[in-house]
Amino acid sequence: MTDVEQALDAGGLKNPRVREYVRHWAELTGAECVEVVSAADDARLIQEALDAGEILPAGDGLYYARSYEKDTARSEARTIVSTGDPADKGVYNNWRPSSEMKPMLEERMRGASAGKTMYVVPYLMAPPGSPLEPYARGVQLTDARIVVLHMIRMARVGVEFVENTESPDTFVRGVHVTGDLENLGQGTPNDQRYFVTVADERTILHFGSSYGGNALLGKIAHGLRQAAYDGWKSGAFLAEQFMLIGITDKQTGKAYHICGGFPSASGKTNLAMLLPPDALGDRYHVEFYGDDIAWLWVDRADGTLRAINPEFGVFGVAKDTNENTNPTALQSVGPGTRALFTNVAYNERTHEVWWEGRTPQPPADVAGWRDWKGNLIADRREGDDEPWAHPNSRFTTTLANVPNIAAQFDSPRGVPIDAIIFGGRTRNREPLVRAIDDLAEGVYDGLTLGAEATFAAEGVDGQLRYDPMSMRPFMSYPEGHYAEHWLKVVGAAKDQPIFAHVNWFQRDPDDGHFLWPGYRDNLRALLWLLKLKNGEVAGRQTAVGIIPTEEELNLDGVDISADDLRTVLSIEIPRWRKEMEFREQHLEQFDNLPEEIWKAHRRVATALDDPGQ
Ligand code: OXD
Ligand code: MN
Repeated sequence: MTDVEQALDAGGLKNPRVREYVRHWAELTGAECVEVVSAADDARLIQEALDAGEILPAGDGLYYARSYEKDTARSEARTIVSTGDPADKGVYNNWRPSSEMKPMLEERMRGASAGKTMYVVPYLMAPPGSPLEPYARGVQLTDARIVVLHMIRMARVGVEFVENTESPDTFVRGVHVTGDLENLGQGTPNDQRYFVTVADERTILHFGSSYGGNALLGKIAHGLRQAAYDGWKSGAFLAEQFMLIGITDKQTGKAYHICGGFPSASGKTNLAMLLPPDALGDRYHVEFYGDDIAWLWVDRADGTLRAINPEFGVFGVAKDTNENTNPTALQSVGPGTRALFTNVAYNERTHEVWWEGRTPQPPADVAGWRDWKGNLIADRREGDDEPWAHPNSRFTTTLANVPNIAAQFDSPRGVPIDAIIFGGRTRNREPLVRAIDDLAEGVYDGLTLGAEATFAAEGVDGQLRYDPMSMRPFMSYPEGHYAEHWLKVVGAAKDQPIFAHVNWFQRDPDDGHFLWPGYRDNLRALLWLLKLKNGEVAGRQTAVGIIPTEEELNLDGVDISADDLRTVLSIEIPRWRKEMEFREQHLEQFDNLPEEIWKAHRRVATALDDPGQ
């Protein structure tokens, strides 16, 4: 018996197809040994990582790591979706033939784990027992212990998830090989990295990074790209980069669930972890289900549209997380949570961590503080105001650590969805909330979601960088089919969800102040939406949706001027007319866009041209 066989036996891994897969890649990558991992191994692996200096202590049961300095973010340019069918090429999925990509990845991975342990991480991207479980099983192989520590926090990890299943071959094969990070030419014409999802073979091959966004294959490559493709091919579900929350009205006892997509830097995690404003806390309770991924399907038994968060943890952006913006997130990484911080600033004497926006000013006493690259702050030259933490620095913690985690977060049945919202950061045009009570118009709104270009290179003034349903980096099949699949899946639900577009970021054109207080007060827009759905308010119909009247919005305890309120509850017709031209160009890129979507577009355009608007 070989060492690999012994290791698989020792790890209790019996599934013959998983064993065959591990054997194949252990040989190809040249790993020195193999180790099967379960969540119960966390304490030992943490200790090993501490002993090896891969992580540092960051307080009671908290840990800190730095990634290689050229390996700190997802690389969209190096991320590819491959299949054997050229018809799978879309606008955003960077499609390349699998016959080209697979040999290329095998070549790069060959022998690249020599001298390292190959960890075998069987996982499940769903609450156990979920009807979507067959799509949720995976086995990640990785040669980086830090990746294992993240996987244990972000997914349910254990051999039990791939044993005794109805079909031993139904698991996603995720191979992660770090490579020689210092010699991969990141960002140069000679970039060696490739992050490939071979979607029609349910195989993920990622080479050249150990940063979470590229290396946690369960989360991003499987949970979004692979799952979206599987959901389309099977016709069974949608996989979206959506947050998921519950709102309970304690007075009526009714519980509602809302999911939705937001392009990056549009406040998705803060919204997902929202607490009610003080004035509404007695009446409403907000529960957290997830901040990043939702899988949606229609329950065959009762026809309800339901959703789960397939993840087990939160991989949140640290920047600007503080007591005001997101107290819930701070508690979720408090003492004893076993949270991991990556690329924030670290004090080697006190073991504290800090990031930009954690407090208004960095710690005054710089003794012991090192920036995310490991350089001493005390050694900085006068005037060096480089951020202490990387802007994409992260915290990783399990869902159960979030103080307002939903009691039902682990329920295999998921939760019924009442509303689907989209929201991008825009300084004008988009009102606080506009509701859409038509499926095709809701999908159309999702497809035309965008956030404002933040610097010149990204777009023209006022024009959005479109990010359909916030899935632009995760699209795995053509957009026209994606729209069609949405209409089909959601259209099959007995009760249709209401859609809405929200925007917390309108600014005064003169002095730039935010017109809406944001954060906890955002709940008010969601409460109005639910009332609208229940027929308790009627709103005001506009060309782009239904907007609350000032009286309908619960504003108890809100500090907002009458002028600002009027602005956030109105739409600017000339801007919208201009926007329709950009939308048309955006949609024209997509082949096979369903006629219903074009009709929705034309309906909005015609309504905007109505002189009565
Ligand atoms: C992302 C993430 O990059 O969730 O979107 O980490
Ligand atoms: Mn995300």
